Amino acid sequence: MKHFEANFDGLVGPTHNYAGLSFGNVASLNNAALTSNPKAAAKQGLQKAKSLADLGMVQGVLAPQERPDLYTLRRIGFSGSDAEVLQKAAQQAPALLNACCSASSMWTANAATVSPSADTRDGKVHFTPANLVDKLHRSIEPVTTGNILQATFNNDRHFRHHQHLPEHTSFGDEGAANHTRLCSEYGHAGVELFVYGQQATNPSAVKPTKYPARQTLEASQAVARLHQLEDESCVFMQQNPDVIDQGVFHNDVISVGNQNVLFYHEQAFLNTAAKFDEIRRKMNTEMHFVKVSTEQVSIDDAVRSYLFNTQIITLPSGEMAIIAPTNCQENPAVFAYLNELVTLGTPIKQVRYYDVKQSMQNGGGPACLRLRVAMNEQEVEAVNQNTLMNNALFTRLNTWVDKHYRDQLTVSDLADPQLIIESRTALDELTQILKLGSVYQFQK
Ligand code: SUG
Repeated sequence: MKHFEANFDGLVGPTHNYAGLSFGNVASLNNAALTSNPKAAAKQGLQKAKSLADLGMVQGVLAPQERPDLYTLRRIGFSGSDAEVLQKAAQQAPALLNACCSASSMWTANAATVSPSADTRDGKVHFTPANLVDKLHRSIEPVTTGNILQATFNNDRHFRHHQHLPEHTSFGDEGAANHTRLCSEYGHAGVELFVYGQQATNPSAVKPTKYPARQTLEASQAVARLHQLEDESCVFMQQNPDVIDQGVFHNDVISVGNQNVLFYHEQAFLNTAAKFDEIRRKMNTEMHFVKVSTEQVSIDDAVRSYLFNTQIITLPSGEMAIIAPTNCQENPAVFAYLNELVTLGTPIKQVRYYDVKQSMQNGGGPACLRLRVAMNEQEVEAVNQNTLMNNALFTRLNTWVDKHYRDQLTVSDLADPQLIIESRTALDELTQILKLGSVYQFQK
């Protein structure tokens, strides 16, 4: 049977904006209050997704969330008509309104952690939506994320959906951004590498001092239990707190894996040598640890360019390619490094650059925009086929974006009552295009 690693990219929602909501995410803070272009953002994302489909990859899309989130605004006491709720929130608590308007669900690397059937005891693909408790604007995503995942992977025989972890900082969970699956072939049992930022139940354990460590060891362990993974196929590794304090807010900003390749910065982890030995022992195949030194690329350049927020994909030819943001081309040290990398004799043979600047300005690179789901042929067939990228869906979604999205949005536009009408109209039509059923509260 054939096996694939599919990428499910988050569609950028109609309220994509720059509100500086993510403390610890340097791009988000630096670009706060910039004017965004939701239409361009959505089209950049679609173009990347379509390009991967054209390369022969299995590529899907995940629907965005409904924003502004009027349900949360009502839950915290703003009342009246939709327009009144928005207006009162804008006047009395603008920061809370901004949090309820973010299009952050586009970064589907944070939608969930996924374990393929080859790794799980019951032979199903397991999904646990991330609770994202560290950031208010993201903590309102998991319930709808769960609805969207269930409508996309809607077959009980093959897919198992869990509830998100308890909503407490002890279980801070950021999903696949802190999880990498290593394997020889996608269909063979692999090693799931969980990278955490801190231990919640051990206050004396080392952790960052300036910026938050969003992922806890306790959350990673809970996901491994839920997903029925064997101890022998899990490795729990701590992210270096010093790099979190330099803006590496997720592990996928400092390392990325694919099959038996782990591409990482030398400062990415704690206890690197011992943990790599554990990975080597638990893998039943040769590992390629591709290390980038500080001399080659500084942490600052890695954070600015998102060298490690690239996707490493295995092309149908068997060759590996890196999918990088154009920001990597614009950074001289990183561009020189990537040009050299493809000549080094590692499995990575090509680099392809895509412009995802609208997302990058909020700290979301190519890898943030996708959720990986390794599947066999039968499982791919069991996916909601209307969510899979092809020429027809690409054209349809571009037309849909052209019809409903604005080409300029500022934070002061977020209280515009027309925006909620535009957003709901767009999402209602999208659920018909993707045949998702009623995944949004306004449809229930
Ligand atoms: O959670 N940015 C996102 C970026 C997520 C990137 N994802 C991965 N690395 N996998 C975050 O910090 C910024 C929103 C704003 O400021 O308006 C934001 O949420």
